[in-house]
Amino acid sequence: MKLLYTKRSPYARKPRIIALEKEISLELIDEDLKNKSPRLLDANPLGKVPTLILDNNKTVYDSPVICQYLDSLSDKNIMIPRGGWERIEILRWEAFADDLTGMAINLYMEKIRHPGAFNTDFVALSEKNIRDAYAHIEKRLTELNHFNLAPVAVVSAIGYIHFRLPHLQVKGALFQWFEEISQRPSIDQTIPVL
Ligand SMILES: N[C@@H](CCC(=O)N[C@@H](CS)C(=O)NCC(=O)O)C(=O)O
Repeated sequence: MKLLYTKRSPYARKPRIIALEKEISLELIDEDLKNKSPRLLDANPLGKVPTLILDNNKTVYDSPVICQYLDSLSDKNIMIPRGGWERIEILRWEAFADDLTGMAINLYMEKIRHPGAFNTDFVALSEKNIRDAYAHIEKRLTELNHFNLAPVAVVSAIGYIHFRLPHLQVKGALFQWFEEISQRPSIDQTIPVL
């Protein structure tokens, strides 16, 4: 299987971590998103990463679907409970973390597209929303104690924010939690880099 990705993508980081945890071998193909390859555009008409290409050439996207697909391949280190409310809770954490990621990407893009002249109301509201999301996570850290897709998605979101928006670094109990989970080899090996 080939995973089309970039080393900095927070969405691609989730399936990379899951593959490492489940010991699923993935061929990682680094994409240039400013000059998308025919392979990426053929596999995913929107040209987004992550996109997974199976050995039979079927394709899987986007990141939540790839995570579910990879987890379904074996019962080793189950990352998403197979059913019931537990499953919904984990997928809801992922949705929350992915939306937090989206907010951070939009904020970062606003700042780099309009350096010195960005929309200050938008920036202030986005930063408030991100800090409110941190408070929400910090109050529920016990829900992230068990290693599964929920902490994977939250770590990917926070890791991206630290990478692109370092002034929004987490603090206090959330910082402690983030530091501890970052020691895990699958998290350490997937830290975003340019
Ligand atoms: N909902 C998608 C979002 C994927 C996404 O937006 N990826 C970004 C990189 S982090 C991308 O491919 N951007 C290139 C583009 O939009 O042209 C997922 O979860 O996989």
